[in-house]
Amino acid sequence: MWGSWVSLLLIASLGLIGSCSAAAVEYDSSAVIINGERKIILSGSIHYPRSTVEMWSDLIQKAKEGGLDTIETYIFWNAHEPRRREYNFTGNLDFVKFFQKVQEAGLHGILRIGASLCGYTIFRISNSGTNNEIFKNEMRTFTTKIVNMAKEAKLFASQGGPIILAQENEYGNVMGPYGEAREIIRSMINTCNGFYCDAFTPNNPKNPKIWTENWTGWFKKWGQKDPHRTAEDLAFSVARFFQQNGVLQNYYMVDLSPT
Ligand SMILES: *[C@@H]1O[C@H](CO)[C@@H](O)[C@H](O)[C@H]1NC(C)=O
Ligand SMILES: *[C@H]1O[C@H](CO)[C@@H](O)[C@H](O)[C@H]1NC(C)=O
Repeated sequence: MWGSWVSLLLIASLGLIGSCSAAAVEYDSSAVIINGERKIILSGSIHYPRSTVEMWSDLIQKAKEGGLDTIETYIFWNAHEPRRREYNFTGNLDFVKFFQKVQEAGLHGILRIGASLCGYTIFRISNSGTNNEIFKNEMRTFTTKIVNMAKEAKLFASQGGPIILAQENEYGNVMGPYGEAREIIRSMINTCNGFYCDAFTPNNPKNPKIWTENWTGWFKKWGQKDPHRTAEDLAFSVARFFQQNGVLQNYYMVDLSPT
């Protein structure tokens, strides 16, 4: 877990002609291009179910004041579907409202839908793991539902919404569901998660170099060393990433505790 691994990123793209607020999201090897403007992206993760709805605006605002231009979150499958096909999107599970608040703050959003939340929780259907048709079918159903909800709420940049990128987290086996949204989600890019990603290169030289999880720390294992990371080391790694042609980096997580 201390190394880095690759996950897939989808560019929520393809401007819908006619909608004046819609943003066209493109990319090349050295920038994400939003409405023709070449950008490097400074993003940070805020997980909506880990706080109350009342806290969201303030957390997002603090991230913005800290210099971020993008907020990234997973979709918490196990919270949204506590029992098979019984869904909950109310209260602090209202991810649509969360992204709307991101947009109100003038920030971009990155949506990550996936079975795995980086070792915290995984949706369990059976004891047979994830590489089977039962699991994949449930995953496909859920992912399709989320993509459709995001589309209906016009959350994608191509629809005038905040989401510039959508990502499938850590599993390569659910690209099918995105088929539903092919007209808005166009391309796949592999990305890096880790403590250092300056040496990472995308699988296609035309793709931007993206660091989706810049680990600001890690969980502590019983009896083991405190995996504390200094701010200086983090800042250095970010600078080095951008120096080595990095285009997008995301702090995982962004620390918004009161100072
Ligand atoms: C749905 O989620 C909200 C927010 O976490 C929670 O307060 C509520 O009790 C849940 N509803 C059901 C029916 O479990
Ligand atoms: C992630 O952050 C660390 C410091 O927190 C920094 O050293 C590292 O370069 C960053 N990685 C990327 C890819 O931005």
